[in-house]
Amino acid sequence: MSDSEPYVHYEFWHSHYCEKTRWALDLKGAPYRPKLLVPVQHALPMILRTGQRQVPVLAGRGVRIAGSTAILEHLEAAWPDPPLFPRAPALRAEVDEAMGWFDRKLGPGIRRAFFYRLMPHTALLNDIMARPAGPIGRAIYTATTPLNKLIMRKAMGIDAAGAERGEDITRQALERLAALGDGYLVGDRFTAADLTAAALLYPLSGSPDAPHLPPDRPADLSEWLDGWRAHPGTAWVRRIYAEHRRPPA
Ligand SMILES: N[C@@H](CCC(=O)N[C@@H](CS)C(=O)NCC(=O)O)C(=O)O
Repeated sequence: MSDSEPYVHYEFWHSHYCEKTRWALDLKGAPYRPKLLVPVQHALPMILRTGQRQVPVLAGRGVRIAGSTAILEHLEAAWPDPPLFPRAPALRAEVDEAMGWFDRKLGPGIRRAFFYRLMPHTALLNDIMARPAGPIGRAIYTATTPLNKLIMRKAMGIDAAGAERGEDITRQALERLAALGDGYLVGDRFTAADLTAAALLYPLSGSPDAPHLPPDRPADLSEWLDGWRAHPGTAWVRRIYAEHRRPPA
């Protein structure tokens, strides 16, 4: 392995878990090549390559790691600066606890809430999901829309009740962050917990430093997003982005 050998980062461009690992890669200055995949069409190649279906996956430089937190832990060991995890065991335990809550509760919750609002708008949904595909992949994705939607609904638990629970969890997360004011989740510096919270909330934040959802949006979706953007918790997310999100090298 040469020092300049880039990792390959298997990702969906729009995925909030992939934004989390891209952010850590960019912050650490680790060399990587994004490999953009199209949801649903990604499943078989991913299973063949990694034995599981989900992204993000980080491969190369002697590793193949699935799961955003495992990827952050690997990057911390391989690229210690700037640190994302505190050395002091008590603070580290607090970071692990906070990350675990955002990963396991907020991540799936906000996704259910967002996709429930997005899925009725088929053209926009297809535009977001099939963005990395060439003309043939795009045509296949469009032709298989009903099947894609069915798979998404099943895989993510997207229905009215799931969306409502997702909104409740999202509100809880934003209230926790709003209460921090200018502070951080753990101690008095930026850690993996803040990175995780901000990345998982990026779709609601409207941060100019986060991935851009298409600007042409149906009125009901815009109104829904604007409602979240007025919440002081999303102001915390925008500040964390502005102060800590380094662009790719
Ligand atoms: N716990 C995982 C969650 C990853 C995850 O949910 N990935 C989604 C995209 S946001 C995915 O790959 N979905 C496609 C599938 O399940 O086939 C992590 O932290 O990386």
